Amino acid sequence: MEETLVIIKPDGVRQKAVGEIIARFERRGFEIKAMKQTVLEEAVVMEHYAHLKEKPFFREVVYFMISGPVVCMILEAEHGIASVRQMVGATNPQEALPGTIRADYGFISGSNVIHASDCPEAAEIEIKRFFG
Ligand code: IDP
Repeated sequence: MEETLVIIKPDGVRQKAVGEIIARFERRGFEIKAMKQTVLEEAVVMEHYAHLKEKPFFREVVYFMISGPVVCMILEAEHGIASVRQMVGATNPQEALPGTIRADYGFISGSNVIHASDCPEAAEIEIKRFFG
């Protein structure tokens, strides 16, 4: 069993897609180990996206992530990390495969509905970052 960290971003919450997104994970057999709605602190988002610090869109991403409430979840399933990433789809919703969450609810890279940990090391760090 593998735990992973998922964040439904402010655009996902604003378009009232939270229930539908959670339903997808439940239908796929994921267990919700923890879940909360919160407005993220800027410092936490800057740490979370530190790998993008040099990118021209870094400030935009940070402000987007604190622009409204998000829903953070710890999901668990066998091969949970890869499985969630597959359901989430490519970073750019225009390139995400049909049927993925980003293809169905996203618009552009800066507004792509959902975050999911991309490897076990990231999942461990991110679960601690968002749930202590
Ligand atoms: P990921 O979220 O698919 O793992 P990362 O490369 O880690 O992709 O990027 C983190 C987040 O930064 C993306 O989910 C997206 O919101 C934002 N982002 C990535 N590339 C761009 C871009 O080219 N323009 C605007 N925002 C971007």
